[in-house]
Amino acid sequence: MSDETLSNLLKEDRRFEPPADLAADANLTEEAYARAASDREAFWAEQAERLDWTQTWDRVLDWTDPPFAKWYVGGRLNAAYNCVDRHVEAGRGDKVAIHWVGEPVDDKRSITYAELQAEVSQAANTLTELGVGAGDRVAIYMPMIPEAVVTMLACARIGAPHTVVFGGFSSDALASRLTDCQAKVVVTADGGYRRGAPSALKPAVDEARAKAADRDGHTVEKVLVVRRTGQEVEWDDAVDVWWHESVAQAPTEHQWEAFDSEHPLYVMYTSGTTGKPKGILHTTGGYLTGCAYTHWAVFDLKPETDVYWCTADIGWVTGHSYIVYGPLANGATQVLYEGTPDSPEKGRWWQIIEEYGVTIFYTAPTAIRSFMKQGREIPDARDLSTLRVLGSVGEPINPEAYVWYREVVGGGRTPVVDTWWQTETGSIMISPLPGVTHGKPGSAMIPIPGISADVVTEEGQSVPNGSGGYLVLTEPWPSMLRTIWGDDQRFKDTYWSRYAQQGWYFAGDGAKKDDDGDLWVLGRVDDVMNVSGHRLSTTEIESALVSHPKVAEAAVVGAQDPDTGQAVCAFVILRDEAGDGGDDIVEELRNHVRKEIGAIAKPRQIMVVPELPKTRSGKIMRRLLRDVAEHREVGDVTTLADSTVMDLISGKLTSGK
Ligand code: 6R9
Repeated sequence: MSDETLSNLLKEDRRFEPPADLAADANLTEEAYARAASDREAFWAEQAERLDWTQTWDRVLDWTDPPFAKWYVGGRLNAAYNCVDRHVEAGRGDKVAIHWVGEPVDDKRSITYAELQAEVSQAANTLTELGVGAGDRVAIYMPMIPEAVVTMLACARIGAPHTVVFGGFSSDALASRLTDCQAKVVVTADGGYRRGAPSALKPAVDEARAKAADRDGHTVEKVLVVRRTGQEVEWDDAVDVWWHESVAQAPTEHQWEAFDSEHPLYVMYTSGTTGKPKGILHTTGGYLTGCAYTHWAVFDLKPETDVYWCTADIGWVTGHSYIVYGPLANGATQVLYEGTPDSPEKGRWWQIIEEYGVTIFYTAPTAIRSFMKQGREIPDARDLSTLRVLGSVGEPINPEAYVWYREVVGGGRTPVVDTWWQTETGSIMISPLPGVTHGKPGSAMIPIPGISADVVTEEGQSVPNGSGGYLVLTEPWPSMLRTIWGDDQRFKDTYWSRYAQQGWYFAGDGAKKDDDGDLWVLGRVDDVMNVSGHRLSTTEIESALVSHPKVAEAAVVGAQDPDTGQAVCAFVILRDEAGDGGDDIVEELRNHVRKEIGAIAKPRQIMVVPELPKTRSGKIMRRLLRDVAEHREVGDVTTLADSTVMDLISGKLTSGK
């Protein structure tokens, strides 16, 4: 973000008080901040009591071997029991857990907690039958259908960590995740619906399985397949198993067992600063406590009356924490939608809110900006008056989008909670509380009770109000990542080495404190981009480009984009033998990236250039490329090994070749 944008942002002075009725009946009130600060462990013990444990912990936190934390030491519980069975046992079996809405209109299904219990039990029985035991990894590559949630919970029920791979990722991306966590079974579907048309998933699983076997000798033993679209699929009887012939026929009773609080719950891969994605490990007791507490506190959830909807895909952490684990642990009723916001019509989301009387809505700034562009007539055509709390996540929300969200979607009544957190933090860290905090468009405000954060200089000094620096979390928290799967060293290096002396967690984000001490998260300070709220690594896309036979070298930057926050811009040098690459080279390379990583990584723009700007030590100066991509005057070039390179690049671009 440029300094100018930043100072404009900080001039934002609109303020919105919490609605009186919400404040009067708020789940969490002002006193919680002081209470949590005076005895953090007592506060977190109180939050863990939201869950049912078969054995209580002996110790809230063991931080004797930092950065390896243990929370609720000695405690035992089952995450799926907490998300499903206990609500049935408490007499709420007939309550709807999930209003599932398929993309094809009228393809919908409401599932009660009792039905969910039966289905999760069936899936747990089938997974066991397929040879999955506690500790085995199960990969999930599915569209947004109830079976995806059922599978995650079935894994949790039998203690098999799941790793959900976003259905939009390529077979290559899937293969590398399968081998990294050595997945024994993959659960998938024949396909899913995307913008009115069935898209295939099973072929990518077949390819990924073959690639995993070729490259790493890793064998995926079984593939469990949901029939969603009915499209033709290749079938291997030795490996493939239909869901409707196994799970749907399995017994609806399953005896769960309790696992240690630190038993691995799941691995979620996320982009890092190198090409290799990091498998973020979350464990059971602390993670579930963090999700349940924050979902209750930040959205002011009233499980008896609220209808909650989070539009994330379960392939991202937001779907894990705020579709599956948080809302279900809290016994909420929620909407789960399969498709895209504009299918079959632009107002589909608003129609769904109206139809189900959604009261709490959680989405991403990139979606809000695209609705702003379409105009307010579309949401205005629907009755959205049931909404009472709106949430935002994934990237900084610009004040205009915040105000539009509040006014147009929320009818000017609803607080907007801008929630900052990460795959690694597991649950929300910084956010307003809707009944306590006044809204300030663009600011995530302050850490929620129980969480300690600061903005610090390179040297670790807390910055004064009005200044910027690096965002750190200064105390451990229950839903923190425990390590990077199979790579403790990378875990330490990435998050804990920069402020090793202080023992702080380095988030990789820049932030600023305003004059009131409220926080404004500005975005990544490393080589990670944020495109439509999705994290992408520049290095990963660069490696994909360089894997194309015509490309000699590539540099990728995230350039500001009015719709997607950032957009992928690539600069490539072609190999000599490729000549000028031909007219279609740019399209060919964009498609190549899509094939290697997935459609979200497809560059908005690729510029073929004769050279890349490098320092004397050979580091690509992405800062300068960002200047070009964002049409700015190119900045200081004095550290370049060859200062004429930028002229070459700029000249090439203006000549249009
Ligand atoms: C939950 C999620 C994490 C990165 C994070 C930051 C950005 C997320 C934000 C935000 C500003 C917010 N981010 N929420 N930036 N304001 N409210 O998105 O996890 O996919 O791991 O991304 O997203 O840069 O570091 P993840």
